[in-house]
Amino acid sequence: MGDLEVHKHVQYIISVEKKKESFEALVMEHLRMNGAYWGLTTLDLLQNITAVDQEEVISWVMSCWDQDSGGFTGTVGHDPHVHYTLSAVQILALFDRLDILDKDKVSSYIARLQNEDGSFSGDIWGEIDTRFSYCAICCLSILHCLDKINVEKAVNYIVSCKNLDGGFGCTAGGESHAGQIFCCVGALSIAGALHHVDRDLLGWWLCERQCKDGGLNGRPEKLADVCYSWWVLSSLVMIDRVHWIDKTKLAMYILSCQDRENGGISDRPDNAVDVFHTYFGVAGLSLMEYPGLKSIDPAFALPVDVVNRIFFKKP
Ligand code: GRG
Ligand code: ZN
Repeated sequence: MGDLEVHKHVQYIISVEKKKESFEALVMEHLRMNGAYWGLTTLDLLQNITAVDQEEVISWVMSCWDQDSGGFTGTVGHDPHVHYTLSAVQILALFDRLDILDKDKVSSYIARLQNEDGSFSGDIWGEIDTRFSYCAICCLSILHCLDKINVEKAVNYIVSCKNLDGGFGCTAGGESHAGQIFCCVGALSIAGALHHVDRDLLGWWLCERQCKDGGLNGRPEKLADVCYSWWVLSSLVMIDRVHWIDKTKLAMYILSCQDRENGGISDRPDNAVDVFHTYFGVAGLSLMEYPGLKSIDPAFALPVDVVNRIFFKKP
């Protein structure tokens, strides 16, 4: 099967960052802040974050800060959103530069997105989704500002999105999906409210996601996809049921999705690679303690040493 092509993946991520005029870059432009987080976190997990110019990245991130609202945009001049705001804060955390943020303004932006029922909208246009509950809770926790929202109501809203199969959907009554399960379990974990999760029931649903080829899918009857190596596996780690899947087969599946010539990881073997799946493949291997990788925190989606610095740094 062969090993993880660390060097090739580092080169691939750097080359994507440089190819801003490509077609892919053009259609993904509004997602650049998220893409930067995926790429930079992957580089850090691969122990190669110094391959990028830190000052250049930080000044670009700060040029995406919208002073009026206090939130971050996907790229310069676009509209702010809670997901871009989380990615921007995560990037600054990677570089240990949270000090340059106006924490009060950023956290107030997020707090204003909480609705009466405890749910969160993604931006001023109002779409509600448990993804945004995760973004808000994760980001505020990194900023040590969870007291700006009603955490109890936020938790109750997430619990109202729990299904009879033990999983979670995007709103109350929404079908269970591994991506939403990560968001809900991650948010509950950060909020110290994991007792609302039935670990055996959810663990059963999650471990049933492993397909014959070793990969994981996001829902019953769907095809395996490398990104679920993160969404499913991180949830299993958080509820302490990761030993219920076959880790060796999953690692083999992820390694078989590498482009061994040009670097990068794809969603399934022989498909085209992208930064998103490269991140989730490497993050999945990191959760399985693959040698040579930094460990990733399953709830904050940041390297463990970065999370430790956020919460245990001496003043
Ligand atoms: C910091 C890691 C991190 C995340 C931020 C935005 C967000 C919070 C989480 C997104 C969670 C989510 C809903 C992920 C699922 C993405 C995905 C692959 C959706 C595809 O769904 P379908 O139905 O595909 O198109 P399937 O695989 O079901 O066929
Ligand atoms: Zn995918």
